[in-house]
Amino acid sequence: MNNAIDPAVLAAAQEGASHPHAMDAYWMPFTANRQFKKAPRLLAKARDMHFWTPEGRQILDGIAGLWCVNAGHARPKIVKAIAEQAAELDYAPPFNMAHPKAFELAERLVQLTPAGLDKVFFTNSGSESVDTALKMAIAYHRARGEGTRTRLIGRERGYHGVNFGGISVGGIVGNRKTFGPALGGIDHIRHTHDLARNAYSRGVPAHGAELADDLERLVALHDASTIAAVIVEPVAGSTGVLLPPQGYLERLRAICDKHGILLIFDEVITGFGRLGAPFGATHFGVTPDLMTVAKGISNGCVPMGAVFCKREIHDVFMTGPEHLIEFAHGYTYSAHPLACAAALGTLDTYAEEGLLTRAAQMAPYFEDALHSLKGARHVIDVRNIGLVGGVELESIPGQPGKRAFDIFLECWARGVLIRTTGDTIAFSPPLIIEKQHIDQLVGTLADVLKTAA
Ligand code: PXG
Repeated sequence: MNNAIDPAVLAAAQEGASHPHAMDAYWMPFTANRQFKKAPRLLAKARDMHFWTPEGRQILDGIAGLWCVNAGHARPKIVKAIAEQAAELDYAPPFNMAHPKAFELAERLVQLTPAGLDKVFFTNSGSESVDTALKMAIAYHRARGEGTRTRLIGRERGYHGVNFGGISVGGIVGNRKTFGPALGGIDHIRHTHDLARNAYSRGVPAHGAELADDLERLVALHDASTIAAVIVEPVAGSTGVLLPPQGYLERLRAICDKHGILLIFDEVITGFGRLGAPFGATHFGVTPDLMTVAKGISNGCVPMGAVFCKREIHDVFMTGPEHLIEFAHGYTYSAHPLACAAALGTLDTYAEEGLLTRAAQMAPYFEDALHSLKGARHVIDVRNIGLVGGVELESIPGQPGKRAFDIFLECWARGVLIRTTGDTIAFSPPLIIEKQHIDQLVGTLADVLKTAA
């Protein structure tokens, strides 16, 4: 492992850190800006399982960047693919034009998806994938003559990105309350989090499949003829690692089928090996009608997202005069050449190293390590599946999120990057993780918990 930091990078970053004005212009996303700028946490370099700060301090990446760097950082095939592509074809317009790698990537991707999901539409992020899928669902029903089906159903505590479609079907109040009414014609089924019955489950919890029946309540209220689609994360990540109760996804699938409602799985986190199978749909054996991905599709190296859909859905659009655009949707950077190259390098790396199933091999060790935190101070639940872990803490009364955030800062000081959401600590490491890294991740958290306020 090469620990050396380029002196120019180091000097530039240190200069930035020591000049308060140099940090003035950048309005940081989903960040406590004022707090950050008083004590910045900068990353200057990354390789495999680690980041390095500008000072050269090594940080173990416990969350694969932001749940995206599934193959680990700066992997050679991906780096090479991006560099070569930038020199060869930097950009190609995706409307009315294309480049060969877009087709190559699409063919490769649909080899990995569950049978039937064999069409793919490219975007640049999870948020764009979600909005694309929601539009596809509504347009699909209209194209087959059921234009009354426009209502979209999400789930409480769901996270589907930050665009207006995504926050409308999303169920995290902090992401919704400040932005007005957003989309109309939305409703939500109940979330499945149930500490009383399911705390400290290993893998999927036993209780709660009946919560899928909440969709029947909404069908009774709105009528199926008004409902286009239901969107859920197979495993909810951002909201605090919530696993589907045993049998829940199957039941949701059955209710959707009964009423002609499309089922959308938002696999932005669960896609590309996170659970130990290529997709959550593969892992749970439940096939949605539409599936959104991002993050791991390109190993986080170049922004990319995608929506997979069933052939029947796609084919409904392919009618009418052939010179007309069938789906009035797309982005300037859909199927960007650099993103396609990065994704192809990523798929090669996943295949060569067996990474799309590696989480299944590491899961038992990871599970045991996480559950050793049962009984640690403040811990009220431990949840795990594949290489995702959640450790829920009791909140400090009147200060939700503070305890976990302080623990995040202390782990950072000790060289470990974790993620917090509310008072849940999330782990989602690169899929190349080894046992000693798991020991360090969980061991550091265990030590920090001993003295945490
Ligand atoms: N859907 C799901 C299920 C996600 O997890 C998005 C959509 C949006 O993706 P983009 O690429 O637009 O950010 C996400 C993103 C966290 C965290 O800390 C999670 C996400 C993003 C940032 C942080 O849990 N998920």
